[in-house]
Amino acid sequence: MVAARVARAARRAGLAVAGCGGDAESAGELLAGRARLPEPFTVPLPIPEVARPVRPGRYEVTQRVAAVEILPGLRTEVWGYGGTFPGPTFELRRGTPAVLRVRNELPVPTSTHLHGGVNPPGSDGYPTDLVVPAGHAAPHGHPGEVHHPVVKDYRYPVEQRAATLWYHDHRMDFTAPQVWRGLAGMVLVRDEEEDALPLPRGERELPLMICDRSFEEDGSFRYPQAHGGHGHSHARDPDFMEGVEGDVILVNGAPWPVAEVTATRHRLRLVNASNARRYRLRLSPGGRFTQVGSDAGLLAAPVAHDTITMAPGERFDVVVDFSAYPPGSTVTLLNTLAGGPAGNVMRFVVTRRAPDDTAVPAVLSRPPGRPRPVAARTFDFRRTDESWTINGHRYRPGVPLARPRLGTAEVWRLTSDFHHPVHLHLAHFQVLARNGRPPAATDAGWKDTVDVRPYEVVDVLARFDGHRGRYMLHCHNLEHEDMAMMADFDVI
Ligand SMILES: [Cu+2]
Repeated sequence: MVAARVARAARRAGLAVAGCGGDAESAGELLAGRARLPEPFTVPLPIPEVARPVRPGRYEVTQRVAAVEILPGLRTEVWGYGGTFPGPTFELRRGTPAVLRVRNELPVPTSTHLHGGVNPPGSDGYPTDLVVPAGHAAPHGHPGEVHHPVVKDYRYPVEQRAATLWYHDHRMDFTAPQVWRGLAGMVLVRDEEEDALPLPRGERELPLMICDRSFEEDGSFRYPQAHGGHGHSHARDPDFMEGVEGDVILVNGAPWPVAEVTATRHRLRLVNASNARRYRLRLSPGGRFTQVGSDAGLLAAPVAHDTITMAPGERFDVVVDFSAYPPGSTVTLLNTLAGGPAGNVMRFVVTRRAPDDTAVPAVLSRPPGRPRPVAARTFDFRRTDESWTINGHRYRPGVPLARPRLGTAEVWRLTSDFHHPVHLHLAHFQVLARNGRPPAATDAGWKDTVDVRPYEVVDVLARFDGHRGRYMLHCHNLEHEDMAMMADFDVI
């Protein structure tokens, strides 16, 4: 297993660079599965269906239970948007508002968050703004909880730049188990600035939603029962306080898939949709990722990476030039943060040479510049007793920790005791510094999620644009999020 050996070697190198021993890069606890697993790189890469509007600007999707084949020969019950996992991909255009009607036919309430979206607060997917299925009684009694019976219309102005976004469940206390069961999908915002670029498109643009899961022997998802495995329990399993990592890596819902590509440039829209797992992506037998976009849109100029470290919630929009490999060869996407099966992600088989009129121009876009900050605040992400807290507080819905003014920018200092991928709703930000030093190459551009590592001090410059109202910041390790590592901020 050359790939595994490379992965182990790279993992050791990565740990050495980090200057820490043991599992310093591991952000969760491994939950070993019990199912018989396929050989890696045997299942074809699926591409999620692109959602079609029921009429211009209007989409409808039903959250429902479905049985799908994820592991060959076994059936897995998923809770999916449209009954699929991932859900359909929504392709939206800047300047064309969209209404998404979500119908909930699941046995549990839901709240759908468009991650990276600049949307009004009533359509942001606040954790207690719930779509409640028919026949579901008994409110939980969280302060300010809102119940929409069966359907809710989410209104997306789509005034933001072209970007790789994703949508997922955000229900109070149960985000982690409900996303684990399948409630996630991708959104691609497009605009004229992107249209004008000669980037790969069509079949040469691949949305790749990466996440890890574990399976029971019968093919059903395995998840710690005490973490809300049935969607009804608030009890937590202290063994999984750090977060749940699966032992099967899925791309677009398929285990370690394989995709055929021509020996041309391809654009890969990478999303880390895992509950807790971080990845360090590397191409084997070598090769480079040319990053063209970050969480919130196109970069001003491309950035080349040998490896990309992705925390949960982050996106990387990259171009890989497969003409660098001989036709007939294979290119494996590795995760060098893990040994064993989780050290593989997927494989590309380079089929043949083909004409390629694409390019990655030296200038990609004109993103907004850095505004001058008007305030500075600190948010400390830390374990306090048996909870994950921000500034010492468990989440208190309706009690904002900050009240930034619309149209201003602030420097937010994020400090931590562990791996906490910090996500801001509404506000996009730039990373200014890590531990007082320049940010990582992978921190480039406007972002909405940042990988904050143990005992790091990360300074970000956040813009509060678009809408007034109640939003939130939280850890995007979904088990941490459910264990109260969230806070409100009000844009005033
Ligand atoms: Cu966290």
